[in-house]
Amino acid sequence: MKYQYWNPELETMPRPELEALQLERLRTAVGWALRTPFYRERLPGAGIKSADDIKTLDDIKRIPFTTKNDLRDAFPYGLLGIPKEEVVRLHASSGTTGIPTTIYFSREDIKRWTGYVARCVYGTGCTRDDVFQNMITYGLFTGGLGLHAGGEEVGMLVIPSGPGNTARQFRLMQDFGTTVVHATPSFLLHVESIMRAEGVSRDSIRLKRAFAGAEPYSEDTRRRIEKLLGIDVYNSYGLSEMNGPGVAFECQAKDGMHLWEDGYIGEIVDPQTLEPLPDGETGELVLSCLCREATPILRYRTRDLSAFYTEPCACGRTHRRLRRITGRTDDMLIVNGVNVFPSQIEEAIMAMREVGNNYLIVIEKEGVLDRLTVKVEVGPDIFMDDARPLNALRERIRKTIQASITINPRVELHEPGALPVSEGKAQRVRDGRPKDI
Ligand code: DLL
Repeated sequence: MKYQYWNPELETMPRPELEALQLERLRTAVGWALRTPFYRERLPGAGIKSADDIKTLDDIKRIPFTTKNDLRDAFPYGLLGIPKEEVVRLHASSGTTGIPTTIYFSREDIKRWTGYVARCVYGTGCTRDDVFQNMITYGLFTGGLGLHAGGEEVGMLVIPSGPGNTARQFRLMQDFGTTVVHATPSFLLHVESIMRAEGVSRDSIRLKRAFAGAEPYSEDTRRRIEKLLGIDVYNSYGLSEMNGPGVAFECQAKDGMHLWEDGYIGEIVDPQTLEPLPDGETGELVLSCLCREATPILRYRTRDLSAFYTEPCACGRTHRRLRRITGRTDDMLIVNGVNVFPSQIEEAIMAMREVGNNYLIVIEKEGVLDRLTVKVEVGPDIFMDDARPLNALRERIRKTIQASITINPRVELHEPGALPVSEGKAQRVRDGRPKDI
């Protein structure tokens, strides 16, 4: 296969040069950080009073970690490092607690971010001949504007459709010959169901690729979307604290996501001890942003669980690849004392052909015990009024989940389309247990 690079020199830069560039940019980023009230208070205590105190890349370990709570405490301007007149945009996420975290961008920051997104998009094989329908949320969420700008940079025709209104989405695809879409994987699964329900024929659309991210999904879910829609699906990882999408992305080899190491420094640490882990071992991803002056963030604890690949990629890029994110340290559920990651359940069921495109995990209290119920939509060719095969299927799903998580779940089967679908990130877990005080 012939791989295409947006910026060949940077993408295939030999590691020693790449690391020298990282050191130079880390020093610049530390200088930016020292202009913010937050880091001006935090870095000197760690012996970092100026960029000159960073002499080697290893010195990054002297920088204290930054957490989501730090960002909340610094709201609204504690992490702003440039004069307000030079800020041209902000993005924000409200998270589950409702307290916002805000990221500011200068004009140069937007340009740099757009460059990384363009690199991702081009690396999947897109060119100016493509028509790109951006079906993800616009607004304060970074997914919409981030991919929009990167798509334009590559020269694609960008249709800012946003999510929802699936009937209109198909019309746009048909009218303009959309070849690429961007959405959450859960929304892509939903698109396929609607397509079937509305009788939109595959031949009437020219789709060949999708970028899917913003939430965890399994390899089986990727394959399912690829098969159902007859397209290539590329995993896209990012977070608003590191600009948004464009942090790590799959290339045409589709085997792990290249972290753009000239723009971000990635470390994998043990989430308990915070000690660094060697490449290949799974732990919490910690990221430093080297490409944003307005809100510099260093050693951010993402809570995302991943690992670096140890072998080089077939595409020839030298930037290390991250394994598919399997979940977050904070989305681990404890059910009757047993640790369960929602991704384990997804992996177990999405490999089953009879399972449809949506599921929901519900946890409730029953007396002193926790009760785990997995509600699963069945595939379109399963008859809901034929009790015997349904019972057998339910039992098979139950056993498969139990084998994976060791807990015996209750399994409910639902008709296709019966479970709620979100236009943005899917809400896969409903934990109805009273919260401990
Ligand atoms: O979700 C940015 C984004 C937009 C990424 C569009 C990809 C596509 P936040 O709302 O700040 O930003 O959420 C970031 O989402 O820490 C992960 O937990 C999760 N996440 C993002 N991409 C992936 C992925 C955007 N490909 C949080 N796989 C991150 C698994 C993902 N989880």
